[in-house]
Amino acid sequence: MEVELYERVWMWTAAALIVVFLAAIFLTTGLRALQPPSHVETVDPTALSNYPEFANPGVTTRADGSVVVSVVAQLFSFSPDPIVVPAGRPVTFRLTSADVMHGFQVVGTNANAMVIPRYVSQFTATFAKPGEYVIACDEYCGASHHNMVGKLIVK
Ligand SMILES: [Cu+2]
Repeated sequence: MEVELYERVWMWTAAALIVVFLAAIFLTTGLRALQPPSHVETVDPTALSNYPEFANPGVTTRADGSVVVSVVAQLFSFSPDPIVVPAGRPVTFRLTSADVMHGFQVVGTNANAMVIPRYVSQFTATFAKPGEYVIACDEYCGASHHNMVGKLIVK
């Protein structure tokens, strides 16, 4: 079977593109270990009191000095509020929702995650500058969504 030169060129170009795209996927997910924020850790949103960290959400300091904040978002507030964390140290946020989907955005920083019922969203951020930051829900969650704000105090 005879294949035209242009057809061969396009076939090899398409094959090369597929290889490039697959390589990009494997490099970004495998080597750099990027994962969705949920890292597929689940909780039962109707029974958060069964999970110690979400039954009493708050700030804890680990032995190595890093800080973990567990947060429960629900219509129309964040708990705890305010959240007080140290400046210049990594702070790991572990977030879940007791009802519908919310957002957790520390305004003016890169700290931002979706808070999805049934899942634990986790990210780590370091706040270099002490001060008070607004935490805003940036996923529309209901009639009083615009009032869903919290406070992060970095000392
Ligand atoms: Cu909201």
